[in-house]
Amino acid sequence: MATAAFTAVNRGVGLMLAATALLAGADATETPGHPRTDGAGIEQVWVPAGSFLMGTADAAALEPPAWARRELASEQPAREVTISSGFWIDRYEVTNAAYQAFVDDGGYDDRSNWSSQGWHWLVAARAAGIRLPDECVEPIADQPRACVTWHEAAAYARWRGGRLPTEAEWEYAARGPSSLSYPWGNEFDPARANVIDSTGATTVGSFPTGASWVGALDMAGNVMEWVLDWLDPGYYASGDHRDPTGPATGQIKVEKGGWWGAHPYVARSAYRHFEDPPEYSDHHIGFRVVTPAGAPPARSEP
Ligand SMILES: [Ca+2]
Repeated sequence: MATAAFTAVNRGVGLMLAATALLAGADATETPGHPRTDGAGIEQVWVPAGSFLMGTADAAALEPPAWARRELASEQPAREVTISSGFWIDRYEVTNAAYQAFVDDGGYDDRSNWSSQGWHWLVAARAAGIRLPDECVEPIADQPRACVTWHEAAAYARWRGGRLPTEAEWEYAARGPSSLSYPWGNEFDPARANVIDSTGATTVGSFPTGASWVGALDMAGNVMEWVLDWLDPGYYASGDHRDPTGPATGQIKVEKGGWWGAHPYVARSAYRHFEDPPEYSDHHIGFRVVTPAGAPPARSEP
């Protein structure tokens, strides 16, 4: 009896400890910016569920450069958007070293990492004599991977066990619940981002004072970033307010955050750059990955 009672008490304590550990883990994970390293060795930060004002409310106060003016209407109307589940986002843009690990692991040539449309693009491009993966600039290890199409970015994200962020997830990770204009505040500051007076990308994380509320870096500038969504310039007037994923189909993919050598206007987190189809790549467009909480999608999912 004594032994059984002891065992029962012990089990009870053990369950309590387990429950406490679970709670402590949950608490830590719910903290904005709580870090982890994923299975590929990439640092990510936690973005808790929440709401923010997506888009631009006071467009009249902005002074877009002529070449970006046509895109402003697509940021309107500003609307309250809810992200109903927390998620992990890469602290940094995907680097050349990280991308090379994907290639070296065979992930690039593994059909299961690609969408049907992406694999079709890859096969056709190689048949046309295009050498892929391409390196249109010197691939310095700790600089962001550029020269990457949306299809390639999506395949890399699948290999990582994640996906590209939706535009809403990306913008929320950059602006936070207070919907800042820039990751660090509402005024542009050239010391916090690689945006102006620049001739190229820098080592990721070179502007620590430009961190967003969750500690994500270079969300303004350095390379611009592919997001999951197709473009519909009128989407904000009609799209979902809860976990929006963009229109179901399209021709152009949205890019966020501006780039080195650009303009403070395009480094605003609400800015939507759109002109490029998913087969396009150049030297100032890169990406980062999100991993939903819970079970990540298996690499074999369609
Ligand atoms: Ca960036």
